[in-house]
Amino acid sequence: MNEKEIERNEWLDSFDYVLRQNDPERAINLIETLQTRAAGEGLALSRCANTPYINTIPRDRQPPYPGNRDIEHRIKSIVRWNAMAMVVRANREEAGIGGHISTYASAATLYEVGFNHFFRAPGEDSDGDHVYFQGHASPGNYARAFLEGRISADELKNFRHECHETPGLPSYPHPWLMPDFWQFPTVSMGLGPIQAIYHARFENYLADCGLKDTGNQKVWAFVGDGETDEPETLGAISLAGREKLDNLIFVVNCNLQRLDGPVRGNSNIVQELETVFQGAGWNVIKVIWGADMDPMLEQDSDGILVKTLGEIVDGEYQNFSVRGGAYVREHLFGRDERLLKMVDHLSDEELGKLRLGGHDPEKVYAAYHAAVNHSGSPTVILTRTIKGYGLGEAGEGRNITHQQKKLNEEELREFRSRFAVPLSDEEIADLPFYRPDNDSPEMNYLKKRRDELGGWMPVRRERAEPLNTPDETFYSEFHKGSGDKESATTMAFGRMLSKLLKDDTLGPRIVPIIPDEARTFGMDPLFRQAGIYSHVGQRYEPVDKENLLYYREAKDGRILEEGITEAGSISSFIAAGTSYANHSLSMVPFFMFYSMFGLQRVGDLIWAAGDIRARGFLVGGTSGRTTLAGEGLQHCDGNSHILAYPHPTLRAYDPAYAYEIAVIVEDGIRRMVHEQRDEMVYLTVLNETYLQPPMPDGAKEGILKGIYRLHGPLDGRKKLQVHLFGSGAILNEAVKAQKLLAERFEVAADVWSVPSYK
Ligand SMILES: Cc1ncc(C[n+]2csc(CCOP(=O)(O)OP(=O)(O)O)c2C)c(N)n1
Ligand SMILES: [Mg+2]
Repeated sequence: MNEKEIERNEWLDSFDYVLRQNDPERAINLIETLQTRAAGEGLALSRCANTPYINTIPRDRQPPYPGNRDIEHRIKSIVRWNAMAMVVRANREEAGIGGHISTYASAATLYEVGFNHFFRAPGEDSDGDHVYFQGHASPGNYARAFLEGRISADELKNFRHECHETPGLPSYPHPWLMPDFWQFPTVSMGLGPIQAIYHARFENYLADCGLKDTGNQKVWAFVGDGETDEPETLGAISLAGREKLDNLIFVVNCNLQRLDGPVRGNSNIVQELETVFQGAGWNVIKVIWGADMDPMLEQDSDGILVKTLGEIVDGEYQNFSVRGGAYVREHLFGRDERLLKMVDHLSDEELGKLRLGGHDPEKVYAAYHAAVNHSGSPTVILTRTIKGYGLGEAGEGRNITHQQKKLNEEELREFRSRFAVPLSDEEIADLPFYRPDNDSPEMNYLKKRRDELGGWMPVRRERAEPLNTPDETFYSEFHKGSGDKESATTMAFGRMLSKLLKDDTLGPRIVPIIPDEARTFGMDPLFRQAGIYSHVGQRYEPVDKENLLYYREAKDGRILEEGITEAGSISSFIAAGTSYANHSLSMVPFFMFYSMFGLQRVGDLIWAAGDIRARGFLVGGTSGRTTLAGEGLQHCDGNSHILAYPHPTLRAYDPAYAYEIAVIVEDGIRRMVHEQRDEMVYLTVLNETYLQPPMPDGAKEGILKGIYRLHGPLDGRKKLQVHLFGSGAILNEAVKAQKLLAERFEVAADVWSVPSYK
């Protein structure tokens, strides 16, 4: 040994000694102390946040597997078969009907371990866990629900044929089409993950505001590795880290492929995501290798295997999944004599079947177990799988895999044999769905596991009690008009919100959500009145403490001041707006934003809000092309209502007067929380000040329907007569035009206010 080696060994011996005292904290502390010292001396330490390309949880720290592996494997194989049969049948009957086989094939173990051991269903006194399933893996959910007896064979047969005589199943999770089943319409990629984050935060909000004990509930989000390209997927992960959302678990299925090809052919998606999540303060658990790799890793005393595994790019890993054992021997282990020796005892066939972590239930269980027991930060599980696992030549790990929907008889036979599905060669030609007898060990096991976890999942239910809402007198101050004082509808709306927050019944259910625009909308008085929600309260004295309207953060603060993120704010809106279904509690979110940055900027999330049956108010501020034009295009909203009109569950209003707003808000709240209709209201408010007129008699019905006569003609005897329509910012101009037409052009005009052309 040379001097350097002796020195290194001495250090390692000391470190091992500390570790052997069974005190990992001390060992960690030593390393951190050394790092601090080195940094103080100006040494350029590596800032890499990566750990080696191996499992985070080594074999000797895996908990024992609590289930019956054998029966679970049989159940999973049957679910795999039925999921595949459903899609292949549908495409046999009608080419081009579509559907997905390969995503569920790669995720089956990830789901089944969850169903058998982790996902808790809603029960009498709990609303259970909330699981955001990957939308296009839905065939797996349907196939499992078929075994559970919740979905019939006829429904499976009519997959993607909602209009057949026996209505079939929708392609993707959809709470309108399957209102007792799907909770989260996840298929627009990226929107599931961001909603899951804000949902997890909303659970803390409910608890901190004293509305509900959510302590025990978890939010799980299953995410594709390709899906992490969407800005929404990763865009809010720092919020989850900052808020220490340990009720949140992401499972990223790293099958290394998206639709067209590899996610990161030239680099490594697991390692990339590890640094990103680590940097955002998440607990990262990598589940890369299955048990087959453990013996090799345990022999790897000089680290050559770990080093080699870390150098291979994903495009090459994809080859290892496809090209068989001889290729793996040559191109992976063949890189070094020492590696070759490690796999001497394995045949090519065995080497070709080295299982990845995401297909190994024990490894997946260990990760989930660690995640649900972790506290202090959210957890992300990055797990390697093979896309199209089990499809063999028909498309396992290939670039065409995502689109694969057809298998020939030979391929079906192989699939059947590989997963030992008890169907004969003759039977499989017709692609039957298979369900074991009700009293079979498989069915008993399946039921027992789910009974212990509270019942079937996914399941959507609506248990919120209807609430009484304030009557007309509550709003009468707005019906009266502003007398000789000019004011803007934004001010009236702010006043209404403030009043609603103080209402005994409804007040605690109002959730104001603002992306850094409260002052612009003159809503800063709400800071003091309602407080800005912060799980940790206010750990500093605000600079403006001596002001009446200081920036007040509080643990029971009611305002979600989200910062500059419309995507985050609408995700909070969705969490609050679906609380009636997910948390048995009606809430009324009011999301206030610049109208230019709403339907246009986060339109797809607003579609998701409709699809998920959210309730609440979207309030577009400073709308209308005539106001604040000097500030540029961000206030030149001439189109948001056009974007709002196609949304089926969004009632859109462009009111001009305070009383119109009062009527719309009163009616909207009643419909949402008393009549329990799953609808939203889009409302624009203006910041131009003018005299707010009193409400004309009998106008209420017209306001809600969208049109009423504001002023009759000034002089009905004129020969030429026109009707002037106006809404929002233009309405007062129509009133002026009426006079002008009468005085200068001999035209008798009446004026109609049209708060909604919809
Ligand atoms: C916003 C959006 N863009 C495109 C698609 C179409 N699409 C469906 S699945 C898919 C590939 C998904 O890849 P990945 O996230 O890796 O999931 P995997 O199927 O591999 O598990 C694409 C592009 C979509 N559903 N949503
Ligand atoms: Mg993928």
